[in-house]
Parts: sequence; C-alpha cells; structure tokens
Amino acid sequence: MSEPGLDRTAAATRAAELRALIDDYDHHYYVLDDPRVPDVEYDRRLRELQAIETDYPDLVTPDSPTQRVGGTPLDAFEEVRHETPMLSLGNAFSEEEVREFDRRVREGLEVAQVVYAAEPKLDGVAISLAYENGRLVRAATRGDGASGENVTENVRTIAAIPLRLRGEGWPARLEVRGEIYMPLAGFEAFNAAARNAGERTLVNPRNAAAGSLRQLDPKMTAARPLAFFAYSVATRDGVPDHQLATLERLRDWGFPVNPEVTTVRGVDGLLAYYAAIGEKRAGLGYDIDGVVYKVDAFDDQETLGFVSRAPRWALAHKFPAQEEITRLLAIDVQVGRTGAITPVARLEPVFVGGVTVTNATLHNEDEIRRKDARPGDWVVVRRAGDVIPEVARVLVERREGELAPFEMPAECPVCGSAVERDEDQAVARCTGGLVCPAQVKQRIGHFASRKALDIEGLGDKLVQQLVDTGLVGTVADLFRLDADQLTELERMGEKSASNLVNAIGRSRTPELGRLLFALGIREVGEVTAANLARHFRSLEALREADIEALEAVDDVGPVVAAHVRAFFDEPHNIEVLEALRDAGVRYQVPEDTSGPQPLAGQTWVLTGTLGMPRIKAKNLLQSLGAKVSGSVSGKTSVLLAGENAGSKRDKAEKLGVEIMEEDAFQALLREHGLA
Ligand code: D41
Repeated sequence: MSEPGLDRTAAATRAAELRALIDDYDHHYYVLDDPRVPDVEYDRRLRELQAIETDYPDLVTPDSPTQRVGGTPLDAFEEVRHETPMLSLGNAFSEEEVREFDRRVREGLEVAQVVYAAEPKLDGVAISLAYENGRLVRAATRGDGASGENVTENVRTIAAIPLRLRGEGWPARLEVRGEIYMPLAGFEAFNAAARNAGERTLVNPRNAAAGSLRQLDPKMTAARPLAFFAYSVATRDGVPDHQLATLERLRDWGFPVNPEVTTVRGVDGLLAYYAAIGEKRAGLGYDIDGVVYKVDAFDDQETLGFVSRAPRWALAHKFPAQEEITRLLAIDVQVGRTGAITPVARLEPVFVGGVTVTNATLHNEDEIRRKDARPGDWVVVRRAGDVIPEVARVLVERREGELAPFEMPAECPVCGSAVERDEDQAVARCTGGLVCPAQVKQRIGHFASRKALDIEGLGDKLVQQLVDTGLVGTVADLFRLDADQLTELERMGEKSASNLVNAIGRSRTPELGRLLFALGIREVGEVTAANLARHFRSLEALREADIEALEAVDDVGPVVAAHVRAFFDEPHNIEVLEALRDAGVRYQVPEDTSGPQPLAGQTWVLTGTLGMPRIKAKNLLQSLGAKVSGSVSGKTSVLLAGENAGSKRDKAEKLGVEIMEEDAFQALLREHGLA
C-alpha cells in the first residue's frame, strides 16, 4: 500500500523514484547478469508503485514497469514495413566455406587481414525494436525481411527489453535488432508447470519463442520466460563505427548483449572462435545453432555491400546437424505443387534436435539408389536447424535378411498420369499438371498462403474439400464462391462461410509482386516475383517479355527466364489469368520507392586500378541502375577505366565503346549525391 496521506506531488516524486529503482533492478538482472536484490524486495517495490498508480491513475506513464502487460488482446497483427530491410545471413557448414568467405572479404577490401566481430548464433526469433526519444515505440518481427508483424504489446512484456533507454548520448531515433529466445531453464520450468497443471507443453525453445510472440493476447506472452540479445542497429546515426563498439554502446543504453561477443583476426581467429564456442555450447543455458562472423568496421561493411538480401560482410557458421538412428518403415511418394515427385521416408518416431521426426525426405530416385535405402533398413536421420529432416545415410551393415529395393512408380499415385523423368534431371514429375488433384490443391493452397494472396482461413483442409467437392478447380474459382455454397461443406457454419467470402474479397487487389508469386511459376520465389513486378510494372509487359528482357531483371538467369516464358506460353495459364480478371481481381503497382535510376538499361565494365575498391564501385553503379558485367562486348555501354587499364581498354576502343576515366566517374557520383 502507498503511505497514507501521500499527496499528489509526493506521490509523483515517489513513483519516479520507484520506476528508476525497478529499472535498475531489471538492468542488473538482465543486462549485467548480477542481481542486486532478492525477489521479495523487487516485488515489494513493484507493488508499492502499483498502489500509487492505483491511487493516482493519471500518474501512470506508458514506460512504467507496471505497464509491461497493459495491452488488450488483438484480432490480428498489423503489418510493418522495415525502413531498413532486415537482411538474411549466408551459411557455411565447413571450414572450406569459411576460408572462401574470408578470401572474398579480403579481396573486396584489398587488405591482407580482416578484423571480425564474432558472436554465438541464437536459435530464436529475429526482432527489430524502434526507439524514439529513448522510448520503445514499436517492435516488429523480421517477416520476409521487407515487412513483418507489429508485436509491440507482446515485446513490452519481456522484462529484458528496455522500455526506455538508459545512460546518455543515444540518438533521437534508434532501431535495434536482435534475437528473442527462451532460456533452457525457463523452458524446462514452464513445461514442468504445464505438465503439473495438465496443460500443453512447449515443443522446443525455438518454437516456444516464436509461438509466444505470435500470441494475440499479451498476457499469454507475459507468462512465457523470454529473453533477448541485441546484435545490430538498423542505421549508423549516433553509434560508434564498429560492430563490437556498437554492441558495447547498446549495453550501456540498457540492452542485453551476449557476453561471448568479441573480435578476432583473420580466418584462424574465426575458426578458433567457432571451436571455443562449440566447447562451451552445452553450458550456455540457451540453444545456439552456430556462430556469426561480421566484418567489424562499418565502413568496410558498406564497401562490401550485399547480394540479394545477404550482406557480403557477414556469415553464419553452423554447427553440424544433429543426427539419430531409427528404422525406415516405408517409402512413399509425394506430389508437389509443380508435379515433382519426392520420395518420403516413413520412420519409426525418433527425437532429433528437439523434435519428434516421423517423416524425412529422400530427395529423389538417384539418392535412394546411391544410399541403397530399402524399407526395413536402419537409417541415420539428420535435422539441421529449420530445414526438413533428411535420411543422411543407411546402415547397410545392420540389414537383416533380404529387403526389396525401392521402385519409383510409373504412374502418379494421386491421379494416375504418367510419371516422366528427363535424362538430365534428377526429379521425376507427374505429367497431370491441370488434372492432378494433388497439384491443383497445392497450387490453390500456395495461392492463398501468407506470402502470396494471404487469404485468411483458407487452410489445407478447406482447400482439399473445395477441390474434392468440385467447387474449385482453378484459383479463379475462389473468387466466385458464395456463402451458400460454402455452408454445404462439412464443419462450415454460416459465420465461417461469410468470414471466408470476406477474406477472399479482401484479397482481390493484391500487389503485382504477390500475385506473381501466388501464380506459382517455377523457380519464382517472393524476391524474384517482387523484382519482376518492380521491373515490368504490369502483367501485360511481363507477358510480352522475351528471354533477353527477362534476364535483365535482378536475380533472373536463363533458367528462371525460361520458366517465366514457358508459363506465359501455356494457353491454360492465360485462361486462368483472364478468369481472374473477369472475377474482379485487380493487381496494384506500388510507387517506385528506389532512388533515381539514371543508369538503368546501361551495362558497365570496370578495368584497371580505381581510387576505391572495385566492389564498391560496382555497388555504386548498381545503385544507380546499371548492370555491371565482367567483359567488354558490343552490348557494353561504358568502360570505366582506372590506372593501368589493359586489354579491356583496347577492346573497348576497337568496338567504339564509351570509355570513362576516374575523374569523370567521381563527377558522376557527386552529381548523384554518392560522393
Ligand atoms: O544470433 C543470431 N541469430 C543472429 C542473427 C546474430 N547474432 N546476428 C545476426 N546478424 C544479422 C545481420 C548481419 C544481417 C545484421 C543475425 C541476423 N542478421 C539474422 N537473423 C535472422 C536473419 C538474419
């Protein structure tokens, strides 16, 4: 209880004191790992503050420690665009790949040895935390890197994350990135309590962290023992110019930073760090799946830039996957969205890397032959992080008696169409594209999925019913469904039916990129789809594009270009596109937000020694829209010639290609604000 007779002014002063004290206790506990007071004392202070705030509700501040669980349950999470995209990380599984990474970095920076920051790689959920004037204003999941979900109310309940920044010198706007995870002790304790209460237990710490953040009711998240480590900042304002120094600064500002972060020199330093953390792994108290290396100097990071969405200056070096032995019960085949037939191993259930595995991929027919996998064999199952479990090898020496080898079926097990396999291709395919219910269902499921048209409530079970009852044969049929037809389906009430009709209605105006991804063109993932949309800006223009025009798009090579062309050359696909249009589907083309692209359509070639690392010049040119190629040809627009330019210059002169010297290049950069 608050002291009786505490007047408003005294209450305000005391509340401020208590908030500072409790923040301090949290900081000592979570950041310094050095608890200052026993739990009873902490609780006493928190209750005293709560009592004052009950007496004087207008004194409550949003960043008061009593307000961590203030939010009301949501209906859905709002989408947040990341102003600075959340990049992804390249992976290495071997020493060789790490050496290759270091070699590329040294070449890019033109130095003999590189200083790296190294840190453990947590197996949790990546998050971005925005602070304005020192206060936490937004927390968003990584999502696809370009946009994620607003999970602010849930994140506020995590005591390790500061609601306001400590210390001084922080910029007015700060965006901190890091990993939310569940410590093993908390995971065990939560499950022990759940078992006692006869409630559901959490499967593993990673799923537990992800699932906890996805709760619509912040009270559910608050009950989960989550923690956080910061690993980067979105922008360089107000922070030191090196990775390790920045993390130390973040620690001063109140963020937990992994105590294992350090700097190392050269590839030998990287490998020694990997070995040292591997030794410590079991005693860390949280799951990690490897370590992360980052070039320490931010200027060097900028010089190196990134490819697709992965920085050239960072690498995740993964620990070997976890393996277990179990029995192969049977080999079934599954038909994928594009007809690919994948053999699947049915296994005696086995616990690998934190989950129970009953199915694993056998990839393709050749793999099965190579491994000589036969139903009845003992096999090694491997699971690496998030990837699909696979049968790594067969313990042929443990085989007892005769076992029959696997035969790939000649007909699709779902539709009976012929199974075809090209000479030079590992994958067998069902040829029943438009008639095979397995392919039809998966195409529709993909069309409705989150990263495609995001039709809420249209899950696999429902798609199955819609196709089996004949209500839906192509994706266009979805837009003609009415609530009366839907209520005829099993387990479909009037309310769900009208919800689904509404959800379908809301997806009638997708962004072009999402629509292209939703169509399920082979090898066209969400990034490629977005690139195609940005480049062509209309379905008609894309439909007309020839191979050469397609290959001019970022990330599109000959294979993807051929798949896109083949898709639009297939009359049935055009019919579906027309049916979508007739059903009222209208795609949107977002504003072009990339900077001016004055060099769009030009191909540049670099030669000789420039006043900056070549990779930097390449990044700058690409940011202005140019393509950068390795050799001079008739298609070259400009040859950028540094000192001691040799044969490329001769060739350019012969072909009459424009040659630009370094001074003119610098002037061009200045003109566009890049130097
Ligand atoms: O511990 C991690 N899981 C971790 C993830 C880490 N320590 N550092 C990371 N650094 C980055 C960059 C280099 C892009 C800033 C990351 C991740 N990214 C990351 N997490 C999920 C996707 C990428």
